[in-house]
Amino acid sequence: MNEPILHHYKESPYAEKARALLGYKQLAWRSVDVPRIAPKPDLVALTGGYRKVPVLQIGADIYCDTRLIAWVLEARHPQPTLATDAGSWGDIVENWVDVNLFSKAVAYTLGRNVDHLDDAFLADRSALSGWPMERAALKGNVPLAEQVLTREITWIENGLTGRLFVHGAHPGGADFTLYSTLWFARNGRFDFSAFPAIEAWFERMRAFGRGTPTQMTAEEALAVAAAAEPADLGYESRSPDASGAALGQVVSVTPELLGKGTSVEGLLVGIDARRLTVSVDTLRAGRVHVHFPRVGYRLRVTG
Ligand SMILES: N[C@@H](CCC(=O)N[C@@H](CS)C(=O)NCC(=O)O)C(=O)O
Repeated sequence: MNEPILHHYKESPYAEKARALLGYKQLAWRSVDVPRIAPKPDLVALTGGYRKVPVLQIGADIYCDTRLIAWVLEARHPQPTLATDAGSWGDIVENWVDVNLFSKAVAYTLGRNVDHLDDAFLADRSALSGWPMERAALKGNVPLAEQVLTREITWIENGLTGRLFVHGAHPGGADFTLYSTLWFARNGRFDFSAFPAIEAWFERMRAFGRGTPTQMTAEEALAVAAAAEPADLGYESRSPDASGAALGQVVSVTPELLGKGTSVEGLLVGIDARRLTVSVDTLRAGRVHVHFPRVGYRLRVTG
């Protein structure tokens, strides 16, 4: 089955980014619900250890990270395009949102909503981030988080004034990552009424919709992977890589942010400056190829 399968949960901002990308591309897709906190036995059975969301599955190919998901969707469905226009600062904005703005939105939204979060959720995110998550401290952070977030949102308001999208005439990766982060802050009750350019852009982004999802169970998704073979890589490897890793070595791949306990170990079967692919023999899904972007992931040779 070639239809994209999205593993996700509804509250996740990065999952919202993937849903919005599927909407922009006007795709039909399968939707598999993932628990919000560990254990996530069905997801890690498919990915070989990556427990974060979203994950996009196409047959026995597993794509981790929304940046990579955007590239894959663009390669399979070039129109409407996400391609970077000459003169766009979109890639830089995308990276800034991922490594900076997102954490500000999380500090604000978690702090404001901490009374609605249970202890198990806070313990899970504390283990993932390596930071203590105490209710009083999270609440106490809100005024400063709000001040910083407001300042940074003012920069975005300036950037979007007189402009359709961050990217230019059509949206690109930066628009989708910014959209999902601001969607999260909005769900956290951040007030955008003083930011009309953002509000108008937000409506343009929302209008793309979410495509056409059909529910699928995790068991069914595992069966799809088990019945499929990983596809040809579709990119040329550059091996050995500048990191020292070479094709055929056993490597582990770990997210640089929120990455504790979420590494994938497997045989390196593809690598270039942009992405890498490991082959993992799993018990329930058979052999899968798990793909990551290079930016934001630590690669270590382990065998
Ligand atoms: N860079 C990743 C970030 C993914 C991410 O941080 N996802 C969050 C949810 S928005 C997550 O997985 N949190 C822990 C969890 O859900 O287990 C991407 O673009 O997909």
